[in-house]
Amino acid sequence: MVAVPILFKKRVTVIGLGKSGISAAKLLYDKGAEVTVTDIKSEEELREEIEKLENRGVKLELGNDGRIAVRDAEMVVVSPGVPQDAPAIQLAQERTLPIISEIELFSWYCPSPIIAVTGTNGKTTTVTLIANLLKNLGKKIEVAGNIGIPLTEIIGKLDEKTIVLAEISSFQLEQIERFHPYISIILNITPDHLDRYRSFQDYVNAKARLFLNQESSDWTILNADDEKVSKFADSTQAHIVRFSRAGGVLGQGVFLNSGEIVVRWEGREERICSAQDIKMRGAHNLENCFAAAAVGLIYSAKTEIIRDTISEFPGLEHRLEYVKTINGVQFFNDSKATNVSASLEALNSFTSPVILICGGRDKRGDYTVLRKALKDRVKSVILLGEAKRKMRDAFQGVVSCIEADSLRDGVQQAYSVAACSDVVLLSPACSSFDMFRDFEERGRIFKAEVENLV
Ligand code: UMA
Repeated sequence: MVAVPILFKKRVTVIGLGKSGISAAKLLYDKGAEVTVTDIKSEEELREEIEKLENRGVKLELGNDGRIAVRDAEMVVVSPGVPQDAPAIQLAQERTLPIISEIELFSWYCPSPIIAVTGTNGKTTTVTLIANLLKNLGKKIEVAGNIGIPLTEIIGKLDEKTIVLAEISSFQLEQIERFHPYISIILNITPDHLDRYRSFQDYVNAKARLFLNQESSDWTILNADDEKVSKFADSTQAHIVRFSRAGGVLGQGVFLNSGEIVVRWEGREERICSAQDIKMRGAHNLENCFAAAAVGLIYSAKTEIIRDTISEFPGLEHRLEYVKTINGVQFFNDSKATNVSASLEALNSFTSPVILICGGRDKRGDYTVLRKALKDRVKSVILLGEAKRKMRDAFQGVVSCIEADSLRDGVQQAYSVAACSDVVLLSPACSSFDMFRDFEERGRIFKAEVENLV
């Protein structure tokens, strides 16, 4: 095992005082480092975050681009939301300092095996499904990562018997050196975060770092139907387990055979259940179930446990969440659909005519990808937020578009054009930050506005 770098008396600068930065700074301080935290926001704006440092003797360098705090540093820990071209990172690179992400710092002190899940969409659902499965197997688990709890925050709860379930984003993978999952899962890769990456390939390359340190005793679970993901089979050292909706898989794995979910493991094939037994809507959720089932195979779970776990799961809030039916109009909240492919999956999971509410902050998404699904399934589109004009142009000639001033206005307009047995779907294909704090606030407001209709 490679020795953990000594942090005692080391001058470490943490860039970004959000959740990751707070947690990383505390861990670094507790390990004896001389910690400076820098953030572009001012002390005034960061009052709550500063309190969460719990009076640790951390130096603050706030309200500037971070270069001051990097000038004298010996190492830098970067928060996921800070892009590589940020001036502070650029300076750290010029000074050839070690630059690591918060998940890399975590991995230095983590005694537990890690199951790491990444993908453009479905990460949280899959992590939650696996958590349920492992709990049903009687395992001790901790869930953290991009899901909202920094990995460094759970360090104190871990031992060799605990399994860490880590939801991992491409941002977090950019600066890893040793982060080493026992099982890595890549669900899918479609264009996203193109406001951060120079190209789609850069984003794919960031995701591929998940299995950078995996060895032949580890496992990599791949979606065989996703062209980019299935190619990763050539670059991982770990055992591969594949899953597929399209039919059989090469080697061991989970697949769909005439509507039945089947596993192939150690030379045997066994039926788990029918795809129709899965409560969650949408083909993408079937894939999330396959990935969880694959983890079950690695942990020698009995078929019944896999079946009960995946079939009983009702799905998560803000992900194709059924809200209510009013006069025959069904309302669904898919606020978590913050990219084009997620909204496409959502549209494809309905057979009834849809009134789509979409828009928000554009992430350089290609909305023309939605044109076919809009033509086939959507009666009207209600446009919201900064992406309105770009979306209107992309949908021209395919579907009627109505602009809304607010989510309330959008919900009211959608209801007014909907007929009995139509679906009103909030599936924005954009991030929420132009009008809301996050996708959760957007989803909650949507649901409240639906309630207000009656
Ligand atoms: N900041 C700077 N300089 C910059 C950019 C940001 O100082 O150039 C500062 C901001 O002013 C802010 C702080 O950095 O004060 C925020 O850091 P952050 O954006 O990394 O946010 P955290 O609170 O640390 O949350 C991060 C993840 N955020 C992002 O990746 C953007 C959270 O994922 C994650 O839950 C959390 O760590 C714990 O692991 C959120 C997310 O949106 C949910 N993720 C993206 C997604 O899912 O699409 C990847």
